[in-house]
Amino acid sequence: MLSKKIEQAINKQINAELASAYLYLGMSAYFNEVSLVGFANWMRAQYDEELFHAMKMYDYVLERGGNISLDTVQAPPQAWNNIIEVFEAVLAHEQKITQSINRLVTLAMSEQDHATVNFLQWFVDEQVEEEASVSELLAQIKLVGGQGSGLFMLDREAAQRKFIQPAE
Ligand code: OFO
Repeated sequence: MLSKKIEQAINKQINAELASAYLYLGMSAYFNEVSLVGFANWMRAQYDEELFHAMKMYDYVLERGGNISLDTVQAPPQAWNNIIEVFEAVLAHEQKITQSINRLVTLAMSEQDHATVNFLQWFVDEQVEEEASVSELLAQIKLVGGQGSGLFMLDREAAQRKFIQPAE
């Protein structure tokens, strides 16, 4: 059984993961608007990944006999100036999510909820990977100045990305 504190905290994190999905869906729409269809695809895969994160937590709460409480999902920004601004926002967002996952682990430790600490380890590792892949892509986008034929090549690469659900 989950403590009320942990139940509330994971529900809050489910909301943050859904807000992440919504943010990336908005960014995908922006990339479609500016004809960067590869990056639109990349963000759509990111959206799928965030939904997976939210549902992984959702299922965990249920498995531990807790209750789900869904809240309003924050609307994403409507406009972006350029691709560098978008990916800087993604990196800042993922760093914020890493902090909230870390706070969740600290809470689970203080509650001596070892199962939750163990469950969250997957997310701790996932955040290392998320931050690394976004940092690398941002660096490449900056390298080509966020435009021209360099960006066109990166867009073609981004078109290849697919979200593959990890094995449980
Ligand atoms: Fe769920 O990792 Fe991004 O936000």
